[in-house]
Amino acid sequence: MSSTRTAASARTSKAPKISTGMTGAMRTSTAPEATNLLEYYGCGPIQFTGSNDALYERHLMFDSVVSPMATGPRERYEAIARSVRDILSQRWLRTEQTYARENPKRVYYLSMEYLMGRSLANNIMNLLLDPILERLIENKDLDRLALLEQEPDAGLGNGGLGRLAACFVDSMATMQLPAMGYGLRYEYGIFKQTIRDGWQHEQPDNWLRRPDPWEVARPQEEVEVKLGCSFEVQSGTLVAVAGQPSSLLGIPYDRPVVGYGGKTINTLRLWAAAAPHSFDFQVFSAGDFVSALAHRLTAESLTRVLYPDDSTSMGQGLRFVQEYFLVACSLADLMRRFRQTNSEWDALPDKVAIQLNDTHPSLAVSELMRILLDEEHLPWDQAWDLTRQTLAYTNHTLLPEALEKWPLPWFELLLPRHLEIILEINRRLLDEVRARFPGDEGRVERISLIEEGAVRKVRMANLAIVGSHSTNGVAAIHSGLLRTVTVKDLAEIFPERFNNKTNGVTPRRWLLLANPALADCITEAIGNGWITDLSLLTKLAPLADDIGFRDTVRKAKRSAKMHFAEWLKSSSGVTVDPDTIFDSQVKRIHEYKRQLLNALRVVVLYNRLRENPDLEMAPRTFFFAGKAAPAYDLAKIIIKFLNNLAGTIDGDPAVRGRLKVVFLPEYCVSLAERLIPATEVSNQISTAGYEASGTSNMKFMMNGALTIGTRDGATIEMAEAAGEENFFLFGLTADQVADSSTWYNPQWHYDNEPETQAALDLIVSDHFSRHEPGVFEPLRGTLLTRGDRFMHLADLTAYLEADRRLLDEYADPNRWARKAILNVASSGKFSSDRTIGEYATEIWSAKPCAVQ
Ligand code: 26Q
Repeated sequence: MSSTRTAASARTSKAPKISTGMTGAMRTSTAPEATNLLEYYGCGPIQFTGSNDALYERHLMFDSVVSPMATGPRERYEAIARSVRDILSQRWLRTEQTYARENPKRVYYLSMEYLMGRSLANNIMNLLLDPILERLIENKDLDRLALLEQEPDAGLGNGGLGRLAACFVDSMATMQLPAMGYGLRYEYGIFKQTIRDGWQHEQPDNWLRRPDPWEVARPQEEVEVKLGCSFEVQSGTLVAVAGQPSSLLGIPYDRPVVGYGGKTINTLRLWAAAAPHSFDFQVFSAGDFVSALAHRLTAESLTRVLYPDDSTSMGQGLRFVQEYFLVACSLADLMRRFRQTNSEWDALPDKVAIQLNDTHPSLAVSELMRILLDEEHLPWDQAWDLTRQTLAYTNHTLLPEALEKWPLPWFELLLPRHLEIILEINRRLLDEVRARFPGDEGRVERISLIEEGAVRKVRMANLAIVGSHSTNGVAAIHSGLLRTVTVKDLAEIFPERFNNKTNGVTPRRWLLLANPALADCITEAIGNGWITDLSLLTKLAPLADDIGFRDTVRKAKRSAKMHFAEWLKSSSGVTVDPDTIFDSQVKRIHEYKRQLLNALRVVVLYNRLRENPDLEMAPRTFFFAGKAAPAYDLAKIIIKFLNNLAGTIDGDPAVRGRLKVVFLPEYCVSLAERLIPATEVSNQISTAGYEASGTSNMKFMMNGALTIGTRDGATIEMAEAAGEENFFLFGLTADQVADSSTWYNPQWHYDNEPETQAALDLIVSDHFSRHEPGVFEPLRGTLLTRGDRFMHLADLTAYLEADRRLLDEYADPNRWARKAILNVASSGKFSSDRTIGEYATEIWSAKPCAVQ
């Protein structure tokens, strides 16, 4: 067990100044003196460490009923996690009491996904408890790594959107905003990925198999959700029974969200579905006990599993019910809270802001209308005004096939009252459009909340835009395209609603926790204010010319590479050489993200080495990681190709030691925390105009990697911040991509670029698939015969050219370190504290509410 964190933890004893990245009145105060920490958390009388590590031992004894001698790492993990929870409990309660007393405007973040990862180390860091944990580990001779590894990742999300929600709740707590996250308590998170013969296989992620020390069930705060139909299991599938209204219960499970410094502890409230108490008697004759129980299981299956991000799952009725369930539970809960402290409905927008994370919770528009109209008996105009002023919507995609549309018949069956409300909203909207643009029926058709066709559908993005006061994209280019292309007609009617909020990531998890070596050298250079005000990193810029500092930063990278290599070896047996360039692309596998373009780059480099064994080229390791949606066949073939590429290169003595490809299975938050600090080259190579923002790009930048990438998403703003001379940008712009259909011909590249041709020929020749001839034929299909929608071949040459520039730069360690430092120094903008500060002032009008 290493003590790499001793230095990192030592700095927490200095009682850091907590600032929030906000200006003026929104800035917050100083963290408690570390020496008084336990007293501060209300745990003065409880002995946590010292001669009798009482708290820890009591949990071992009374929760697990094992003698300390007989415990395994899991019991020890649980006992420490429970001890940490004990310490934060009073502060957690005090936070909610403060909000109830002060009655500030509350922020509610509604999201179908929260990709939280592990909590133990993160909570200890945020509570400034590292020194205390270190002492406990020493006293009890515990294995820190083995202990932390006991905790499963909370993988309640697919990727960027879910991780963004997790970073946002972290920032909201750190900035002392009276905020709460609402989501679903999936019993199974994102599937586990294994690789067999190069192919992805999915296993269920049963993350709650063991009791989760972080969650607190609150059955006394259950809510009832009414549905327009019932459900039955008929020969193994769930079917809706029309005309038979039913109801479900939502049981809240709360998780603490610890702000840095431990002052504010907000709540992430996840809903689990259950059958109503009266259920058995309502529907079943007294004797049919077994089928009553079976139906109870049906109700509980609603929150069983997270849907993988996948355009085919758009047709899944269960997902539709899940979305409504999240909305109905969360609105019932927050309206109950509103009523407890407020008497006037007109105060709703002054006391409540609800942010919709994509269209997934956009049924909130019709649900809030339903509550205000039917339960509170407000007139339409007042209800509509309040609804719009309370809700705000964030869009995360421009891909037309990813925009949610739900069939009208599903509304008729499940939510008939919602359908009435939506049709009335639409009638009023279209009247307004016709009045403003007489005779423009094309516009009316495009704006309508209803898409006409064989099956009429509700366009959820249109509903979210019309029913809220704010629509934002997640990077400047994305917000621009959203306004001028994707929903142009709506933006013309409601221009004042559209705005941009460039994404960010939390520097606590992604720098302080993940990269102690770099975090320490930053703190030594500029103090620790950066932890809560990342803009302070600009102070590092002058140090880019300091030889000593360059050396320190280089050593920190080296240390992260060594750690990663050691971990990889011990956990999977795979050997990588820290003397090679670590080059990574880690994200969901999708054609628009162009892992295939990266693979083509590797094949070209491989061909160069095979043709010219004396070629001078810095040795490199290419890391890939990411999951493919289970029904996305081409994405699965891409994974297969990456694995076969790795295998073939490994088995080719001609390139051994010079080129290595590693596909890391089971990409997750914990793996990202290990790989990102060790990476030197970050690949952000989506087809321009398709990646809304990207957020791993920001994590790599903060951790001192240089980016090779296209002008897409937030990468554009990162290059702006760091200076293009410190980036390796290449490829077509979004404008060029947009009008490419008139001129793009992938075959031209094949015919005229020898390296492109040789790479494709090698793939098609089964060089990488000797035992499975033809498996990669679909790759040729997508790149050549079917038009190469994502323009891989158009950008390959430019990519290789940027790669050459990058290698030139790497050849001079001093120039490379200088650029790396300048990148870290310019990454301050990409803290989620900055993003949340903008949401708070520009969308929510929410202010911090300090907990005393
Ligand atoms: C929809 C319907 C049915 C089942 C699943 C879904 C579904 C689930 C997840 C659709 C989309 C998602 C996730 C989208 C996502 O992660 N988008 C990413 O959001 C990031 C945060 O803003 C951006 O940085 C990325 O650019 C964007 O791709």
